[in-house]
Amino acid sequence: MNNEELKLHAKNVRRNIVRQVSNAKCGHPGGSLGAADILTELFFEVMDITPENASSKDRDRFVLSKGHTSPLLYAILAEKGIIPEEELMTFRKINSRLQGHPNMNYVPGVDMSTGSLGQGLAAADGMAIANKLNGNSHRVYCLIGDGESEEGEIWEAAMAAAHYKSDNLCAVIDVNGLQIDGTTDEVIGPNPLDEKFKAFGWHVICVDGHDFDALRAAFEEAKNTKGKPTALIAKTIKGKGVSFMENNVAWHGTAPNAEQTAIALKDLEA
Ligand SMILES: Cc1ncc(C[n+]2csc(CCOP(=O)(O)OP(=O)(O)O)c2C)c(N)n1
Repeated sequence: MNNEELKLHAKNVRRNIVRQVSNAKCGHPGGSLGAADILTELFFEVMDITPENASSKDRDRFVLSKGHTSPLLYAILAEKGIIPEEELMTFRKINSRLQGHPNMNYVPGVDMSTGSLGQGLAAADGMAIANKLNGNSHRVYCLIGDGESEEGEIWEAAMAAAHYKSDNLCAVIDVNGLQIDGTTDEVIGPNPLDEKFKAFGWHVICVDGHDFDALRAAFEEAKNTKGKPTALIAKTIKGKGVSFMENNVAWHGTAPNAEQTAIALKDLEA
């Protein structure tokens, strides 16, 4: 797929993130918009997930450890044709499958229920170990927030993945520098994340999380790395694509009103 096609998918995904959060009048737009290019690259070029195999374990797996960014995952699943696009307007409604945090028991393509930060990498570790034990050559991907990396369980899981030489596991750390109510450095500074993952025995690649060529090359390098898991330290802009949301922590978990939604959708069309 060429970069223009990927950009078009990412644009649709971002518009559907804004539409879901706006319609629900709640949700997390900032960290969803920021990681949209990473997930577009993963789901449209790297992983072998399709509408036909979405409910199967016999494919590459993805764990959205930063589960509050469910509007991103749902928009990606709709863009892939795995869930109907119209269903996005049920996001966060009573009886909808598309709850505020993703539920693996209801939504095809959701491989782990997440939302309590810190847990996803441990689950991804387990999937990677199980794949090896079962002779399943599929890979496991996990998206972690840099704020989330302040959770201790992330580091237990990082230690375990290196111990088990899980080279079928690739974690992406979405480094937007912002948390729920301030910068990551103000809350509990997690940096330097590259040095920390290296010290925990991981292969580390630093990458621009909005550059499809760089992301493609990084995922390829991860695939070819043997004997250890790979961490992509991906620099991103929280709120990317919407002028008034970019790098603004106020849009971590706030829904735009009708007027703001119109501006956001116009920004994303440009
Ligand atoms: C265990 C736990 N503690 C606190 C929260 C509340 N919370 C939701 S999102 C968030 C900040 C996450 O920051 P980051 O991982 O950097 O996400 P991003 O900026 O990419 O949205 C917090 C503290 C939670 N969901 N789970």
